[in-house]
Amino acid sequence: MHHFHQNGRKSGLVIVCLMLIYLVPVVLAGPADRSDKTQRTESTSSGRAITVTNVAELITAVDQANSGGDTTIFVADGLYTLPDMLIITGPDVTISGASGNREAVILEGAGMWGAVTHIFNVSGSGFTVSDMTLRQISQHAIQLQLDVDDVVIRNLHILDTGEQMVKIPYQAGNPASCDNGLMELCLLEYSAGIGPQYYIGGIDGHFAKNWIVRDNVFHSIRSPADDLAEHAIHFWSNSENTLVERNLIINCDRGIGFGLGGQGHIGGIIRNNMIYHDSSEGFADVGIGLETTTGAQVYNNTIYFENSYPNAIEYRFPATTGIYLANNLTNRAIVARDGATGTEQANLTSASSDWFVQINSGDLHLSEARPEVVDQGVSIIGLNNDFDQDIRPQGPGIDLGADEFLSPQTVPALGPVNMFILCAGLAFLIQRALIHRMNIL
Ligand SMILES: [Ca+2]
Ligand SMILES: [Ca+2]
Ligand SMILES: [Ca+2]
Repeated sequence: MHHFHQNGRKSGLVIVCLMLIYLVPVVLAGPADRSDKTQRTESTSSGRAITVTNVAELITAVDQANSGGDTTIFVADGLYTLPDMLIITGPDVTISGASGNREAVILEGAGMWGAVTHIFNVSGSGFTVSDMTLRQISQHAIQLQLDVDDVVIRNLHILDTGEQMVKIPYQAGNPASCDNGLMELCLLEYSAGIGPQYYIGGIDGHFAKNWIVRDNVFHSIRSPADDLAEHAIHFWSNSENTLVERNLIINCDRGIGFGLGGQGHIGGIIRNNMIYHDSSEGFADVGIGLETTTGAQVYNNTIYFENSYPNAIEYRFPATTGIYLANNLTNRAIVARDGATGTEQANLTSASSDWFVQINSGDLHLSEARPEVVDQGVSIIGLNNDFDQDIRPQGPGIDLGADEFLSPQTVPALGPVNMFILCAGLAFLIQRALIHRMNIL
């Protein structure tokens, strides 16, 4: 009996180990969930930290942080209606929602036509803001001043601003740029489904260098009258080397822009973004627009319009040169206008709505392995993942558009062998439990 027991234990352990070997990779390889990317900002080990619970404490904490900088302010859950903007002058100031739940910490002004113009007006480099909602102000939720570097904007919900939601400025003739910023995991939108006026936008960056804008959602940045809204994501006025990836842009007048008119952009990458616009016309315009832009790469974006605007991607003007456009999947044209030059490779502009999971919610994942799309792309240096951060390529080649399709063979599933091991392992555990119970009895 004892001898048999030992053998049973050994074989049971082997079975449990096999279960782990088989099942752990199954769990790890599961499709990435965008909601899982939301994470609370870690507090800095150095510097001061303070938690505030009301407006007066917040204002005092900002004043103290500005004196010497290097301070983290945790904002407790609640509604903070500000009497005026918060001015950040110290270096390395961090302001974060304490709970990590961006909907539970709300900083607001007095409405889109009210007297409070900003939530944060920032002249200190190294500013980080995360895990909160910013709303109801008449200009910008976040305004950087000149030469503010190393800013991080993470997991915010920004809505209902009178002008562009995030503003990076420039001054003609001033050589100082705002460098190395990051905006990620944010939701920027108008709760009414349309903006208050046309002079609005998502993130509006002038003379910004090496910014990354990734994994954000932009919704309903649309103009109600007079002229079209600015892009959901726009970098211009000699901005340089911007990386725009894995963003979802729904029902915005313009999606992503590098340059505008003569105020151009240098280099940069726009990849793995999904851009959708419904059938409402309004001031609906281009999905991705490049103007006076040199050397930008635009690849593996999916763009689907139900309105009548004819062009998904435009690059314009003679000063626009060396553009590379590849592997984009659209239902509208990709067009060189007004003398722009570039190289187009493996783009497909005849996508059909039934190729996608659910277009009316902006879900432009592939609904099935379309032969026109799967493995039809070209390899591009630096292209290693997709909209979901799934590894590219799956199968023999890169798929067109923002989504690399996971075929049934590559989707982890419990095949017969795994199922046998799982059942055997469970049987062993039940046996162990019964033996344990008998020993007690
Ligand atoms: Ca700088
Ligand atoms: Ca593939
Ligand atoms: Ca995918």
